[in-house]
Amino acid sequence: KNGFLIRKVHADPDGKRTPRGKRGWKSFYAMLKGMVLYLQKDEYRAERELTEEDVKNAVSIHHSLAMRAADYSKRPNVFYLRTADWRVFLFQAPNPEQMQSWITRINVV
Ligand code: I3P
Repeated sequence: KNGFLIRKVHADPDGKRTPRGKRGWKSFYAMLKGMVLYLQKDEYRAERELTEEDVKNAVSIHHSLAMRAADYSKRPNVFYLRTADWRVFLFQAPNPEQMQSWITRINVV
């Protein structure tokens, strides 16, 4: 599954609150491949090698949980992603259908 997602980093490994200055919303082109959610700054280009930054931004979704951010009302179509190492991200999808589709796809693998 591919598509644009806007990400906010809410918690770092072990659930430590991400410090101010690193909590802003950033747009990515997201690609779910196997157990990895790749987040690229530019739109996906098939032949492109992953950059160092792409690797850094990639998230392992093994033992992770996605759920609608029912308690977050500042933006629509936002879901949480909690990873196995207790990082927490918020992702804003372009519409409710895309949000639900990402949640379902992340939770089935
Ligand atoms: C953050 C940025 C986020 C905001 C967050 C700020 O600042 O303004 O948009 O989250 O608030 O800390 P920075 O870019 O300097 O990290 P919201 O959009 O959800 O308000 P927060 O600390 O209350 O999460």
